Amino acid sequence: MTIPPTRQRVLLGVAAGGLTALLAACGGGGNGSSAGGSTTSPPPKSTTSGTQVTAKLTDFHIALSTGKFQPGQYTFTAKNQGQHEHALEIEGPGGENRSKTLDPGQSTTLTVTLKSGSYKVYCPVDGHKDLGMRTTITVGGAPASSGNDTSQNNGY
Ligand SMILES: [Cu+2]
Repeated sequence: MTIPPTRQRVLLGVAAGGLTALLAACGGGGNGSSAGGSTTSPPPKSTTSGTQVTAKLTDFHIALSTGKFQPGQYTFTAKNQGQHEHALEIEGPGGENRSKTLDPGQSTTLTVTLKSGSYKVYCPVDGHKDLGMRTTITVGGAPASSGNDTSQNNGY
């Protein structure tokens, strides 16, 4: 015996009904968490704010990871890679910021808000500045391509 026509209709009905039920279940169940898909992962978390700059302190030299500075907040990471105690001091229009004194191998961070102008960056530990642990950074220096005319005329 083969399957009677009535049984075939029942199977079709069940299949269709099942599909409907499935769709309904999806629609209903998805309301809570997945509707809209607005759950995004949080942005990368950084423990420090501002532009990161590394200052390598050696005997007796300071090497900054960048020479270009624009006004804004910077976090300097001072690393003492020398054999003596060193520290990092940044002095300029925005004031004076000094890191703690680092033993060899230590590092620390120094967050500074730089303003336009010239800053002295040096090691304040005795005599190190004169031994070569000093450099100067210029914040917001005019790009070489744009002339000075517009800025000089401003306000005068
Ligand atoms: Cu030093």
